[in-house]
Amino acid sequence: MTLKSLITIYQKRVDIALDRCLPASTLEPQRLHEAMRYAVLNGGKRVRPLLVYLTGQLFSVDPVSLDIPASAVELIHAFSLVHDDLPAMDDDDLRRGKPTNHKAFDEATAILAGDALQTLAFYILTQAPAHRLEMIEALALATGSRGMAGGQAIDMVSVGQTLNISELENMHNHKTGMLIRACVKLGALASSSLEQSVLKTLDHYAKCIGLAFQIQDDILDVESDTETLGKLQGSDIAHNKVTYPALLGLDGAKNMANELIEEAITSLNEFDDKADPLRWMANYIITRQF
Ligand code: GRG
Repeated sequence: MTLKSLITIYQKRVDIALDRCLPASTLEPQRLHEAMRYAVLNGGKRVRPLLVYLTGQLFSVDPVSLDIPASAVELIHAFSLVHDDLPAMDDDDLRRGKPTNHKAFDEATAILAGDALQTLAFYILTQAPAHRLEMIEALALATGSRGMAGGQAIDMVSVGQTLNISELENMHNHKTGMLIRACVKLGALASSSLEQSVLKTLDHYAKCIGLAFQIQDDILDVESDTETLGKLQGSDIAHNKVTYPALLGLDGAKNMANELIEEAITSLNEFDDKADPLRWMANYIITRQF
């Protein structure tokens, strides 16, 4: 197996699971359900579900048991993208190569679609086959004011300010990192027997790749183009955001991302070749082109 084939298998798998858990667009209120489906079933790399599946695979968990947590993390991610693009936040027009939710529908529908995707994530987790309360707890903490929403709040007050590297890191650890850590935790929680020390090791891996993911996102915003990214290139500068390339220079940002990935891979040393997909995934995080 290569990472490429695993990505294809699990992307298809989670797309089927997501399609099943989303309300049909023929169901009332149709416009809201259409907007929810538009937000989720529109491409996307599915990095977060992949982390759930690959972590579960490390513990030989049946992928059937991972479909719910994998879908839940993608629903939260899709919700965050819809709200992030709103006029009150980043006011973006393009996402995954298509008009953003509020452009394709309208602002009120996009707000409701985001809200409903969030609650759907927690609703489906109540049906998870194992450790459902722990999963709900982990995802709620990662999404709320001490996680993603908190990171977004820091981001909003930081626009136009000068942040130092540790302040920038703190913002991204909340805004992007906590959800990535929750993905790895949910994948591990799907296993029947789990030691706290193993959870701690995996959390360190996830923290490193989460930050590297954001640094690569900042680098691509400088180096890539709108068509490849599926969103407006250069939007960080346009939005007056503090970024890693702005603070460290492009080479400095790339070095930092590389070091984090090395640290992530080293932290997996206690595992055998069953952890190889997680090692490959770490490299993918900083070699991805969009
Ligand atoms: C109100 C609880 C609450 C949350 C909303 C808007 C918001 C708060 C948070 C924003 C979080 C956010 C959008 C972080 C950016 C993370 C990021 C780098 C997104 C891009 O992820 P990819 O590259 O995108 O995985 P695809 O399209 O491939 O899924």
